[in-house]
Formats: sequence, structure tokens, C-alpha cells
Amino acid sequence: MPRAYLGLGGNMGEVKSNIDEALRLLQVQGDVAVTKISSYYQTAPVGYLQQDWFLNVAVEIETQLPPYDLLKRCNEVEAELKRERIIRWGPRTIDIDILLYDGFESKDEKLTVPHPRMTERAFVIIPLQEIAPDLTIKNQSIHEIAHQLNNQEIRKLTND
Ligand code: GSY
Repeated sequence: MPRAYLGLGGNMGEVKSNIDEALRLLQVQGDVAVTKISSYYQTAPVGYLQQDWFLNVAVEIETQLPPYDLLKRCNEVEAELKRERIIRWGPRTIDIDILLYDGFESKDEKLTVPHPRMTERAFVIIPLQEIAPDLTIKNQSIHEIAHQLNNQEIRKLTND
């Protein structure tokens, strides 16, 4: 069954509950199974800086949905959680990005895989490295990529 990696995050409302609910909704129809989930990370905003920190996770899934159907499912779940995004790159309740989908590559307006900016973002790479330490993205190991991003602020959420 195809394996894919998703990045989830948000910085408005009850973000941890939104992420947990998004993961439940993604799986409810039985054609997506979350097989690994990273820790939750508090991350400094990237892009539009005048906003609150985000909470981000990465998950591994196995899915029977082809890439564009998976995109549709992600968009439906975002809509269900009443995703709000007033400013481009600005605050949002939940964002679900397809980062990687097996060997699939696409560069169209609707869906670009691998995600075009993932290797520039610690909030994607650090959680992803935790669940997929052997990944190579664009011919670079995920450890090398993570090392290059060590100037970006990111903190693992702990229970204490
Ligand atoms: O692309 C996802 C939305 N987003 C984020 C995010 O999830 N985390 C952080 N830290 N910054 C972000 N900027 C944008 S846009």
C-alpha cells in the first residue's frame, strides 16, 4: 500500500485538539491509516512573522487514496475544522500538507510533491526526521537538511 508523509500545523484556537481531530477525520473512512506520528513541536512562524508560534507534527500514513484524492481528503478535513486563513502565510486553525507520497512527483498548481518548501522549514523537517530518519529528499539525507536549519526556532512539546 502506498506510504505518504503529511505535515500538520496551526496557530489559532485549540491547536492540539485540532491536529488530533484532523488525524481522526483523515482516517474515518478507512482508506487512510496513520502509522507513525511525531512529537508535537512549538515552532516559530515562518513567512509572515507577526503572528503566534505554531504547533506542528509530521505523520506517516498508508493509504489507498491516489495523490489527488488524498489532497481532496486533506482539503475536506481542513474545511470541516473551519480552517480560517485571512492573510497568505498568516494565522490558521489547521493546515495539512502532503510532503511526500511514495515515489510520486508532481509540479502542478494544485499539488506539488515533494512539497516545494519542505527542505527550507525546520517545522517540517525536524518532526519528519523523528519518524523517518532514513529519508533522502532531493538527494540529501534528512539529517543533513535538518543540520542546515538549526538556526530556526523549534521546541519539542513536553508534558511538564
Ligand atoms: O505551511 C504551513 C503553515 N505555516 C507554518 C507552520 O505550520 N509552522 C510555522 N512555524 N510557520 C508557518 N508558516 C506557515 S505559512
